[in-house]
Amino acid sequence: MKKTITAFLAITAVFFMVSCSRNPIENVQVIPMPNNIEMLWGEFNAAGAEVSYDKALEGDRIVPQLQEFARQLSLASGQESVLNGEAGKTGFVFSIDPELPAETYTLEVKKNIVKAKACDFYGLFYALQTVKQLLPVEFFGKEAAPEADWSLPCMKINDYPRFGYRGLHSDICRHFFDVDQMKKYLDVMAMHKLNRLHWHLNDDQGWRIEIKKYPKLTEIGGWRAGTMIKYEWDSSDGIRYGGYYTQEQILEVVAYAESLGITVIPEIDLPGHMLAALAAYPNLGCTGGPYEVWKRWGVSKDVLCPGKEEVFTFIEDVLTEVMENFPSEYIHIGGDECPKTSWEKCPHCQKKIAELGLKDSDGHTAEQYLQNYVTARVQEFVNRHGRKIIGWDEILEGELAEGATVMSWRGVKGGIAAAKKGFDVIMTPNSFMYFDYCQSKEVDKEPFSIGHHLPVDSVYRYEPLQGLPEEAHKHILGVQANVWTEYIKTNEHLEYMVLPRLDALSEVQWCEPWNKDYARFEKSIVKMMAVYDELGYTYSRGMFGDYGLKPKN
Ligand code: TNX
Repeated sequence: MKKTITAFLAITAVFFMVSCSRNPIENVQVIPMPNNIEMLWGEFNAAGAEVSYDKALEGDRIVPQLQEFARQLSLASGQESVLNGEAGKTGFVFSIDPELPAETYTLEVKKNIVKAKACDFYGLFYALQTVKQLLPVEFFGKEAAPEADWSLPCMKINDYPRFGYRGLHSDICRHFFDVDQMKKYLDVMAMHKLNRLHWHLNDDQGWRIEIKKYPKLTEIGGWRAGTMIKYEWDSSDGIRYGGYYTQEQILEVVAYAESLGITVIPEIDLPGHMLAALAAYPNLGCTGGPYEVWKRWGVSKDVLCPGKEEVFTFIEDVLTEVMENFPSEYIHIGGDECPKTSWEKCPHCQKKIAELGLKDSDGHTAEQYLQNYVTARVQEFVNRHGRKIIGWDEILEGELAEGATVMSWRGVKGGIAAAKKGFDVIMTPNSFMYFDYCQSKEVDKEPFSIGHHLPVDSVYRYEPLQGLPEEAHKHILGVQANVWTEYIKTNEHLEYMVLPRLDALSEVQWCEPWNKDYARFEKSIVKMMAVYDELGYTYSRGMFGDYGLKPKN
């Protein structure tokens, strides 16, 4: 009898301890990991839970998102989740709290209610992404899975991003990706709380945006006669390649991004990387051509001729149509890799240099100052239209007018120098943020790429403020990864290069340094990969020693 009582007491004690212990933090497998989490006791059952929102949110962008959430939850859990346009007393409730700072959200999971609050769409959208990731993987599937664990651990989250600019870049020039693929790209960005897509719209190998005033840009500049094979610089596969977006399609992508809280920043790369435009309008170059849309990679010596006034008319006309299509506060004007050899020989450019009184000085050539002149003129035009410029870090060489934002790509040095000088900076160092580089050292097992080696953990360990004095920290607007597509031809390969490095990137952008933990991240990524399987994304498993792009089954 005594034994039975002891056993009973022991079992009761264990039961009591288990039921009274807080939910373990390991149950929170969310990427990027929320910055403040307090785990509580008990669970909320999501299956069949109502989804409701404040009346004040009527007509807001969040409503279609909640509608989609309720639909998906109903389908996957096998129990109907009703959407209610008036804040409920149970279930998922989304409401406005004007006191919360921009982009911040709170999420309170109790046994019968999950309250999400933010001051506007953005915070609520981020709360929704966190909720989705807290649900089982089956939530992302296409079939009902009533047997899955639909409980959420009770907890309180108070979350906000570390950086305001959380970007990913897309090069659709070297290889073209259609509107559907761009939407899929935006979906996975939104899931990770990124908020800027940097869209590289022209390059030597193709012009990809319809410009009504200059139809030949896409008719001629949108197509190349072939593409070089692997690293054989003078080869060509002889296959005509190209494509472009109509302005209607551009607007469709911009609107889709906006519905996910993402601003699309267009880039018109100038005065270099302009060969496709020169092929269409040879008068824009120093020699007058003829030029051909490039079949090879690298940096073309043929660039826009700033000695000709008509070149500035062209730039302004193009940027006018670009600004009509993109509401973004920032317009990226490129500025990278502009060889000066054609300017050195060009009578128009030399005349301009003389007129402007430009001279070799302070370690810079007169031609470099001529590029500064182009940047300043274009900046003035963009500013006059109420927008701001971003340029690659080469725009820092020589002189740079106030108000420009520098995108640092040649390692971290350019960004540090720019921030110290008081310019705003977006960090995209190739040493940590070039997703065209190989995911692993096992190059033979990886899909053919531009080379180099950038594993997930290197991306993860990047610290954007390192090497900067405290007073310059405020100039680091954020971080972006670049996805150049010389060797990325298919949707599967594109996704493979981005995932799961995007997961690591999102923690660099979102998480406070004290909240980053690679061991925790490595565990969460296993669930994320299962989510990618459900959603039909291709990804690399290189971080687990499993290399290569495998055909989808
Ligand atoms: C440098 S980053 C470039 C691109 C190439 C890339 C390849 C930058 C501003 N320019 O044109 O595609 O390297 O990694």
